[in-house]
Amino acid sequence: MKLFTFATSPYARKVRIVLDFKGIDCEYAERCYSLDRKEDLRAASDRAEVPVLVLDDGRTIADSTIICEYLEQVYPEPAVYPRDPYERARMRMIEDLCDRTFDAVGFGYFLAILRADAPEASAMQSAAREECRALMERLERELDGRDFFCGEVSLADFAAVCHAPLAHAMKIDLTDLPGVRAWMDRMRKIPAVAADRERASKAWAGVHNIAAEFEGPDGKIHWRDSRLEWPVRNGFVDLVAREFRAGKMMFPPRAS
Ligand SMILES: N[C@@H](CCC(=O)N[C@@H](CS)C(=O)NCC(=O)O)C(=O)O
Repeated sequence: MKLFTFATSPYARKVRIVLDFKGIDCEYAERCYSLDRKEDLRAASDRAEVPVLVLDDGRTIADSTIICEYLEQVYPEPAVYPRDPYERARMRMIEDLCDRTFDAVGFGYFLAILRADAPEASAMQSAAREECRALMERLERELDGRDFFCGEVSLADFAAVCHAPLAHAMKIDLTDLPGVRAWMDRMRKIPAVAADRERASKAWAGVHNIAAEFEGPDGKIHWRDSRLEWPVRNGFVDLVAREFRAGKMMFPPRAS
C-alpha cells in the first residue's frame, strides 16, 4: 500500500498514526497539491487532497475518516474504534470536532498571521485564540477524568493529538485544564504518536515562513467547507471577498 501524505497535514498525520499503531507496512509519498501540483495525487483523488491510500491493486481511498474505517475493518487489531456503539459514535463526533472545527480555527489563525496587514488581522487572531481555548475546555469535558476520550485509546485521541498543540502555538494557558495536560503527556508516550510528533516538528522547523506552508507557486491558498465557514461566521467576510477577488483562493477541483 502507498499513502499520499503531507508531514504537517493533521488528516494525513492521523492516518499515519493509525498505520503505525496497527503496525501496517506502507510506502509514503509526500504530496500537497496546492504547493507542488503533482498530478499523481490529482489522479488518485477527485479532491486532490491528502491523505489518499493506494491499495496494492491500484484502487484508491480518499479522506482520512474513510481510510481509517477501512484500516480498522481490514486490520482490526489493535483496535482504534471502541467496541461500545455509543462510545464509537462519540469517537466519531470528537474526530469530527477536530477535523472540522479545530482545523478551521487553526486555518483562520494562520491566515490572519499571513495577512498581518489586513484590517481584520488582529480581531481574527483573537477570535481564533478564543475559540481554540473553548475547544480545549471542550476536550477537558470530553475526557471527564478518563485517560482517553472513549475508554481505551481510539481514533478520537489520534485526531485530537494532531490539533491540540495549536493551543501551544497560540500560547494559550492550559494550567486550569489538568485533564488535557495529563492526556497530552500520556499520548506522547505512545510510540506511533511520538514518531508523528517528531516528523511534524521536523517539518515545521523547515518552514521558514507561513506563506511557504500555505501558498502555492501562484500565491493561491487551498480553501474548503469549514475553512470558509469559520471566517464568514466570525464576520470576516470582507477578507474572504478580497481573497476571492484577488484570485488567491484555490478550491478542490470540480467533481468529474
Ligand atoms: N476531509 C479530508 C480533508 C483533507 C484535507 O483537507 N487535506 C488538506 C491538507 S490539510 C489538503 O490536501 N489540501 C489540499 C492542498 O493543500 O493542496 C480528510 O479528512 O482527509
